[in-house]
Amino acid sequence: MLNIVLFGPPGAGKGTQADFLIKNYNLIHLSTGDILRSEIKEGTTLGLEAKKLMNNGLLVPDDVVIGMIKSQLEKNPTSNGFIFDGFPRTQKQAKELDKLLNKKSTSISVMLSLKVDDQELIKRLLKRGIDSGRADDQNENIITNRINEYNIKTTPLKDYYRLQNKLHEINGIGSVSEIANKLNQIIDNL
Ligand code: B4P
Repeated sequence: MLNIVLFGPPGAGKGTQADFLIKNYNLIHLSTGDILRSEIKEGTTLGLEAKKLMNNGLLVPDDVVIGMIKSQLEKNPTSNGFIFDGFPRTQKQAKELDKLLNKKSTSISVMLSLKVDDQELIKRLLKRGIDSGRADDQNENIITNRINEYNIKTTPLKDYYRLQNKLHEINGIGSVSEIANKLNQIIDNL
């Protein structure tokens, strides 16, 4: 199985690149952000709770997102592999993901980490806020909170995967297809 952690700050291009990777490698795309947004749209209890946190740029509790990933893994027992997009975002999430994959006799193959500076991230997200109306992309203070949450709680995960020789860092500035080519090369050389 090919199991990819697609990593990077908010606006780095994770969702954008995941679209290419799922097609090229026939993988199941698991985006915790997308799942949470669909819960919000459906007005579920989970969605109502998540909405308050997401609209302030804060992470949703670990147990909530771990539960979501667990049920998605159970729903797809025969997949070629998974792209984890926006998950894990904390040490606890990373450790629980390892346990869940271990139960399926598999593991993370690679972490692809997209590197983009804060100024470019803010520019991209504000633009998406205008184009899509996404609530957490509308306001620079919320975007800054998301970047801060990433720097404090999520960045340490690079060391978690570096220690396992699974981390690959990629410059996330450039055309979408240039970046997609770089990701494909890394995966093809695994
Ligand atoms: P996510 O949905 O994961 O959103 P994101 O970090 O903003 O990244 P996304 O993948 O959507 O954007 P992309 O970089 O592709 O998270 C949203 C919130 O959900 C979090 O803040 C948190 O509250 C919650 N959450 C999600 N997962 C969680 C977890 N595991 N634990 C706790 N809480 C969780 O693209 C951004 C923009 O850049 C797009 O408009 C795109 O067109 C543009 N772009 C992409 N590539 C580009 C390029 N090369 N050049 C120019 N523009 C580019």
